Order: sequence, then structure tokens, then C-alpha cells
Amino acid sequence: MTQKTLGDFPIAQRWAPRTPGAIQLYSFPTPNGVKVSAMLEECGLPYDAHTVKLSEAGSPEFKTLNINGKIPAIIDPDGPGGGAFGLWESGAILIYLAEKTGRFLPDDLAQRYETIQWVMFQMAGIGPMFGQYAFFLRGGGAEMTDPLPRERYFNETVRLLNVLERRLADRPNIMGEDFTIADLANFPWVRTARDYFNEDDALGLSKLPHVMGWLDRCLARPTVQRSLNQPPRE
Ligand SMILES: N[C@@H](CCC(=O)N[C@@H](CS)C(=O)NCC(=O)O)C(=O)O
Repeated sequence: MTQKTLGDFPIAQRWAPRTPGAIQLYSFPTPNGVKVSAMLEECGLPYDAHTVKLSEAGSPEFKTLNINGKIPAIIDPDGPGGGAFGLWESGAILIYLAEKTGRFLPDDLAQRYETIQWVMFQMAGIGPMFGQYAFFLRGGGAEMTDPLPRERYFNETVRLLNVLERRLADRPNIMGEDFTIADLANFPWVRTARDYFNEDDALGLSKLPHVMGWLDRCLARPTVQRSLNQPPRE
């Protein structure tokens, strides 16, 4: 089978590569987007950051790369086997980049799967629950008079934050001494909760010192700082 090149991906016509040898990132600096830009920065991998506005995620051009119509997505011109390789779902991208570089995912099998477990905790729990809470607090669902959905997602958001608090009570990072993709998956959503959903300490973050200390340490990393507006909002 012939290997794909970047030119075989129709999305490259809409968002043109500037550095064709670099990983192409199609994204927006939302929490899901920042997970991947932070990982690319941490790994020191060269990348072309293409701004895909959320209104463009469902466009036919973007869906040629991600049939699911959501950012982030990447094309690695030097993918498995040497050909160009497209990938979406931020958790899958984190694991892929970790395996590609040998970084931020422990080699020991038990530790490796425990790290992936905390990535899945974010993908299946923190991301969807915080996202739905945001929708019923600030988005289209805020107009709803029935308090049930807002209360349900609020309770789940608080519960998940408290799970992280217990996990971080006796270790600096989710997996212990080492900073891993478990931290990279989780910190952007916790940052968003702190900055956008915690008015008057509604989520009780002031009572979660371990989560707040961990978030500050994540955000103090220069690589993470560089990732927070990648790709630029325009
Ligand atoms: N599970 C997906 C979620 C991706 C996602 O929800 N992306 C949002 C922005 S954070 C998006 O593209 N929204 C545009 C839309 O829904 O039209 C991932 O982690 O990659």
C-alpha cells in the first residue's frame, strides 16, 4: 500500500501547511484544544497551528479530517510507517504523541495503564460533565427554568473535582512525581472551571487546596503558558 502524504488530505487545501514537515494541528484554544497544544509544546515537537473556529468544526472541509466535526485534530506527516497520519479525539492524540516521543507516559505497564485510566477519567467524566454544566450555566441551557439538568451537572462537576482533590492529596501530579498526559488531559478543564464557573466560589474550589496547587504548578510551566493561545483565536 502506498503511503499517504500531506497533500492527500483535502483539509490541507483549506488550511495550508506553512511547514509541511511539521505536525499539522487543527484546533482552537478551548480546554480540549489546549490539551494537544500543551502536549506538543511539552514534547518540543514542531507544529503548524491552524485556527479552526468552533463554527467551522462542522464544515465539510474540516470533516474530511474528522468525520465527527470537532476540534482538535492533527496530521502527522511522519506517522506510523513513515506516511502521513490523521488523528482526532484529544485523548487518542495525547497517547499517540506520548508513544511517538516516548514521553509523559510511563514504560511500566501498570503505571502506563493507570495513566491512561486518568486520561479516560477526563475524557469520559471531567470533559463531558464540565461541558454540560457550562451549557446549562452560561450557554443555550441557561434559559431553562427547570433546575434539574443544571443541578445534576453541577453536582457531578463538584464530585469529580473532589475525586481529583483526594488523588492529589499525597502527590504533586496525578501520577506522582512525574508530570504525564494525565495532567495534560485534566488541567485545561480545571482551569476553565476555576476561571469561568466558580463565581463566588460556587464549586468550592477554595476548599480544594491540592487541586488548586496542582493547577498552579501546571500553569507555571513555560510550555503550558505558550500553549494557552495555540492556535491563536485570531
Ligand atoms: N471528545 C472530544 C471533544 C471535542 C469537542 O467537544 N470539541 C469542541 C470544542 S472544545 C468542538 O469542536 N465544538 C464545535 C462544535 O461542537 O460544533 C475531544 O476530546 O477531542
